[in-house]
Parts: sequence; C-alpha cells; structure tokens
Amino acid sequence: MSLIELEKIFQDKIDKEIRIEPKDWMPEKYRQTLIRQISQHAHSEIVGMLPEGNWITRAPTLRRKVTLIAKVQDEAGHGLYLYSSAETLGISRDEMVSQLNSGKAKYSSIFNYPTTSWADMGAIGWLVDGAAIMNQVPLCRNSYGPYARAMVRVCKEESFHQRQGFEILLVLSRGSEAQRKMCQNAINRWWWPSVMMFGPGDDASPHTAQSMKWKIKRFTNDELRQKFIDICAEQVKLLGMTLPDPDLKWNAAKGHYDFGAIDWTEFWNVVAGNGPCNKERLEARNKAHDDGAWVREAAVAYARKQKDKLSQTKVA
Ligand code: BYC
Repeated sequence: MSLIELEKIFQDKIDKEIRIEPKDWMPEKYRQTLIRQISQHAHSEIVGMLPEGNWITRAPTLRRKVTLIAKVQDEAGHGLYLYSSAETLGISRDEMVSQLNSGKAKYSSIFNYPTTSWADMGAIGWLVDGAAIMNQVPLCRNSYGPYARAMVRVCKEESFHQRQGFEILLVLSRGSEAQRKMCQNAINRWWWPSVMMFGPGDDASPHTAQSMKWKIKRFTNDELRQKFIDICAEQVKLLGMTLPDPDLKWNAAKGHYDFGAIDWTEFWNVVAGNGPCNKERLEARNKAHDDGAWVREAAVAYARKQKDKLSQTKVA
C-alpha cells in the first residue's frame, strides 16, 4: 500500500472517532507529536512535585500534611502512567528522563515560579490544577488510545486536587487579616502564570492546527484559556478576593469575560529556561535522580538474582 493510501486510512479512522492503538500504522509526525506532548506532560507532573513537595514539612496541620502528601504522590503516579503511555510509541523511559535532566525536553512553564507561602498550596490547587483540568478533560477523548485512557484516571485525581486547593484558600479567606492578605497575594502571583499554561495564542501556536486535525487536541489554546478565565472570574467571588486584572470584565455580547494583555515575553523567557526557578528546578530534579540511583540499581540487581535463581531451578 502506498503512503498516501495509508495516510488516508489513518485519517478516516480519526474522522470516525476510532482510536489509534500502538500497533496501528501511524504517520511518523503523529508519533513524534505525541512523544513530544506526552513526555512534556509526564515531565510536568514529575517536576510539578517539587514546588508543593517543599511545603510538606511546613503544612500547618496534620490533616493538611496528609492531604498534601497524597496530592504530591498522585502527581508521581500521573507521571508514571504518562511515561508508560509514551513508551508505547517506541521511546524508552531512560531516553525521556535523560532529555528532561539535560534540559532538552520541556516541562510546563508554571513550575518555574517559586512557592513562597502556605497560600501558594491553595493557589496551585485552585488555579494550576484548575487550568490543568480544563486542558486535560478533552485529552480523555484524544485519538491515541494509551494517552486517552491514562488521562481518565489523571482527571479524576486532578479534580480532587483542585477542590483541596480551593478549600485551603476558602479557609484563609475567612481568617485573620494576615491570612486574607496571604491569600490575595498568592492569587496575584499565580494568576498570570496559570493563564499562560495553556500555551501561546492560537496565532503563535505552530502545532495546534495539525493536532486538531489529528484530534490530539479538541480545543485550541485560546478556547481553553477563555473557558478557564470565565470560570475563575466567578469562583474568585466566593473567596471575596480579586483576580489581578483591571481589564477583566463580563462581555454580554460575547458571553465571555474580556481580559487584559498577556505578557508573552515572560512566557517565552520561562519556556526558554530563564524563568525565576528554571535552573533551581532542574538542579533539584537532577539531584533527586542521582540520590535515587541506588533504588534502580537495587531493582536491577534483584531482577538479575531472580533470573539466576530461576535458571538454576530449571537446571536442577
Ligand atoms: N510550558 O504549538 P503549541 C499538572 C511550548 S501538569 C512550556 O501550542 P502544543 C500538575 C510547546 O511545547 C500538566 N512550553 O504546542 C502537576 C511548543 O514548543 P516546541 C501539564 C509550552 O503542544 C503537578 C511551543 O510552546 N499539562 O497538571 O500544540 C502539580 C508552541 O506551543 C507551554 C500538560 O502538559 C507551557 N505551558 O500545545 C500540579 C498538558 N505551552 O515543543 C499540576 C498536555 C506551549 O514546539 N499538553 N509550550 O518546542 C498540551 O495540552 C499541549 O502540549 C499544550 C501546548 C496545550 C501545553
């Protein structure tokens, strides 16, 4: 069969909402796009453990500590499902991890901002996980089977994360003057980076058009960003706080909130590795990897021992 015929069969399947599975024929560019996106997504989950992990020892109560540990542990699980899903496309986990550790592979821009107060744990849950859910629910319907199935479980856990974050902020927002200030300050710092999480505007997004055609993406970056802003603009009222955008205003004609200009210079700086914490995050990640090397070596040694035992039993 010619390449053109294979591509036609492939696109027909996608148009009919038939999932693509690992052993199916797929265009090389589809495979590469998925590896890029899924590995970036997996790395984001793993690096995303760092800013919140910093607060486990400083959580204000036992209940908060237990919840935060569970959340950070969930992120590790998400990273692992996603690495497994990318492995079905023919890349090894070692390759993906070394691309992350060398700084070659990207991870979400949001994780290059520092967490400076307890209220940041609330703002990350509400805004960062909230933005993640907005982007990830449609990914449960993406065209590649292993990625779509992994996303179902990820999304269930993310919605718990979002609610725990909102509840942290709700408690602070009803607390002392200092707590209210801490809450507003965290919202001010996390708002714009969260809005940028959806990626560049559609006119500056090189991958969106093709990914929509392949149904890897179901909505464009700007469509999801708008939905996120519309929801947050209402939810912030329940907190009695404000979003740091003087241009945020309901537009009845459009049925959406208008919002202010996004600082894309900042976004591209962070993506290029020059954000407030880019260097620190990768150093911490590399250190964690080095520190954990014994776990992998022990696992390999154990597996070898078991194999030797098995072959000895067979000989006997
Ligand atoms: N950060 O053409 P575009 C979580 C890059 S973690 C950095 O729109 P695409 C959590 C993009 O890679 C969840 N880079 O690309 C964990 C591309 O660069 P290259 C994270 C970004 O792929 C712990 C270029 O900009 N979620 O929830 O069609 C604790 C042009 O972009 C970003 C995911 O990973 C960014 N924000 O669309 C708490 C979702 N945005 O590769 C929470 C899965 C764009 O050409 N990913 N770039 O050099 C996606 O849905 C899509 O990849 C994106 C971008 C919407 C992010």
